[in-house]
Amino acid sequence: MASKFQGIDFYDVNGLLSEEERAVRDTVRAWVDDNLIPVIGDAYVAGKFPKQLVPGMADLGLFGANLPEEYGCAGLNNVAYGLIMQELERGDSGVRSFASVQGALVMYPIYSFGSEEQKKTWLPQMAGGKVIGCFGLTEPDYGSNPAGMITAAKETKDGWVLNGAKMWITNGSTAQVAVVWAKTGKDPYSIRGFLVPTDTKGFSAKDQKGKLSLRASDTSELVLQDVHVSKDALLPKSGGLKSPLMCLNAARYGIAWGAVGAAMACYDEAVSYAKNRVMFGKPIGGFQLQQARLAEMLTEITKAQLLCLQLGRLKDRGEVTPQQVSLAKRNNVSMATDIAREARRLLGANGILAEYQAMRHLANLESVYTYEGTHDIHTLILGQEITGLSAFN
Ligand code: TGC
Ligand code: FAD
Repeated sequence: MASKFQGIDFYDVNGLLSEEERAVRDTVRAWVDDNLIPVIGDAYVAGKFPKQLVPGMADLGLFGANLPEEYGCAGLNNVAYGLIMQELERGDSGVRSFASVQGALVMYPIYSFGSEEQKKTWLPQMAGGKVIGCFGLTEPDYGSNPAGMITAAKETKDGWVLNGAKMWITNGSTAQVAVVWAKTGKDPYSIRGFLVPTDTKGFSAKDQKGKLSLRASDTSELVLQDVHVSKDALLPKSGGLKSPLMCLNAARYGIAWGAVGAAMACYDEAVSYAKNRVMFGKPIGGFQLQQARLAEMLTEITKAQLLCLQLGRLKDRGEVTPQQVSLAKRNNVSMATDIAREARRLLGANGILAEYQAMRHLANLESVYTYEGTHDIHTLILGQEITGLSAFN
């Protein structure tokens, strides 16, 4: 069924897409309209991830969609993958987060750092949504600075013993497998990735309560107390902080696209409201102040769309740099947050209701602004790229 959403495409970005990319976007767009948008308001208010959506997402091949078909994945290019993230986040950042973590933060490291056996064991099941994963990098005292992590992995005769705690872990309580980053020595070069089945003795996950943002997503604290895993839990090709940071590049790329989707949803809602809400005898869209809001939104969305497309083309050519990804994540999430705020304001009192989308997107985007490298951290990454000088510490 065709989507009710007409899309926002002021510069004919559509014309720059291949037929396959357009088909992927349109399929996910219609699925989001029919399946996600009708349930998300209630799920958000209830503070529950709408897990009934997982089989449908798997059937469409949305998990790890840019990984190869030989492992049960869709084998799409990175632009098509980005368009999937855009459409999912047009629905809700929490649902895009679910797909990002599954694909970019769990399937990607298994694909990049795993043995052939690990890839064959885990990837098809994860692509099919039969196994859910989570990614444990952040710790209570080490958020922006993961190099300082204290979670430790000690080698034993037959495997490894892990001890430590991870904080703010998306899908933490629902996952069957956790990618846990731990130090095998003292310095950041000793960081390795481990595939830890979440039913292993000593592993526990507790949901973070009281979230006012990303409510339709599970976020948990992981505790690892003398967790014994076998030798084949180690991702053999992982080594150093560089490995988890490579995963972050993959996820940040998807977030840059996803934020455009959230902004498009807010703009679409604001335009429709502006045309229909009558005050002082005419639609509020006829007042210059509201037109200025809408003009600003359209301009920023158009710029972000072009940014994403070129970023995707660079990634497909294997030429993208982490700093280019940082620029897009930083710009697009900030842009989307501003648009969600302005859309909410344009909607007046209705703008605070879950029945409309703007407030939910705004609240969600505050998390997106913070995770995967805060806005500030991406500023410093760009500052370092420009000057050659690190301002992190
Ligand atoms: P630094 O010394 O700069 O780098 C260590 C090594 O890594 C290399 N590197 C990268 N490699 C690939 N991609 C990147 N983006 C990279 N950045 C650095 C670097 O070349 C070096 O390599 P080598 O060979 O010399 O070892 O590391 P640092 O400790 O100074 O840290 C740099 C900093 C602050 C930028 C980094 O720590 C950082 O990005 N911090 C932010 C942490 C973060 O983003 N956490 C996200 C956690 S996961 C999450 O939020 C999931 S939300 C999911 C959802 O629901 O969608
Ligand atoms: P801090 O690092 O304590 O930062 C606090 C403030 O200080 C920020 O404003 C920051 O920008 C600023 N700051 C920090 N360092 C500097 C500096 N050098 N210069 C100037 N300012 C600085 N992590 C995972 O590993 N896996 C997940 O699945 C995951 N999911 C998440 C889901 C949600 C909903 C949220 C909110 C977070 C999630 N995270 C996850 C954690 C996320 O990556 C961290 O919250 C983020 O990296 C920031 O760390 P922090 O919260 O400890 O903030």
